[in-house]
Amino acid sequence: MSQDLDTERASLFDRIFSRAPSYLRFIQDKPSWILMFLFGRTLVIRRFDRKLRARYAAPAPVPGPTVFRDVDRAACVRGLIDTGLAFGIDLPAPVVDEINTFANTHPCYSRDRQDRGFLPKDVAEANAERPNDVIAAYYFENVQKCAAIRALRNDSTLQSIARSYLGKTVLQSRVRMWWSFPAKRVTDAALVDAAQEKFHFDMNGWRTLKFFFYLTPVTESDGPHLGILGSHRRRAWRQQLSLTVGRPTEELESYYGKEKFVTILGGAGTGFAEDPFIFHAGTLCRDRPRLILELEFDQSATTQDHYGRPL
Ligand SMILES: O=C(O)CCC(=O)C(=O)O
Repeated sequence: MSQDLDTERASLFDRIFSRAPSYLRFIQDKPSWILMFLFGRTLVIRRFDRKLRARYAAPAPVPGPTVFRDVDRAACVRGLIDTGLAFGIDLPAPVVDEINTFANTHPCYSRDRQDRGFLPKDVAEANAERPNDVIAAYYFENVQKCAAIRALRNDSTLQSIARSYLGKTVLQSRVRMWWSFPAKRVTDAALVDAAQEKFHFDMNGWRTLKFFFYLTPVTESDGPHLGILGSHRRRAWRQQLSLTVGRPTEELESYYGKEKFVTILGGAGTGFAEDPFIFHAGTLCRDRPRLILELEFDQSATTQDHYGRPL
């Protein structure tokens, strides 16, 4: 028991240290962020904020091009309100191909060696120079050089779902793309850093919405994304009052029940939306690398991404 507590405490410090630089940047960018960080995790205050400042709205058409066909925007918003997740927002094959071509021909970077990029096919060479394997490597602001990704940021289907769910004009979107690599030499801190195998919720803003797109096929062994249905609406006091965003899996299983846990699998192009206030996690790839794109829509203004890079 006391060993469990020690492990939990160590992991708690890992989490705080790993997220502190992002949090400091959020505060620098927008000092009122600290209020959201402190109070935005309690359901009563979140509901109050929703009622006062932004109610859900039926998805209205947004002018502009879209690459999506047959997405039921109203069903997506309903799914988000009820469960925190919505499916069926899949990318067409040519868009997947364009993004993969970009990703395979541009260097990606681990967070701890941002001066040393490598092509994804060269991950073994990158690992040979390190004490631990790279489990996640990002494109940072270079993603914006990819025309297909730039277009997705303004895609009218995504904008419409985001405006409806966030209840306001979407002011900003943060974009990230990264590889998750199969890895053997892995530290707990690296897992926390890459949000792998650790259930947590995000505290990036009062109301944000993420769209994720798998750009490679994802089976059980290729690092699927996990989520807990409805965990944005129901939360134990202990989880609301804790300053950390991560919770042990066993605690969440006994509170929500295993039937609320979903593992998201799918072919290249599979897209889904997530309210990042639900408990969610990535998982370590065992077989093949996974390439994933994330667009996070925020109804408040911000100028930096999660890593302090310009949007
Ligand atoms: O890798 C994933 O699927 C999840 C990543 C994540 O949860 C995060 O970065 O907050």
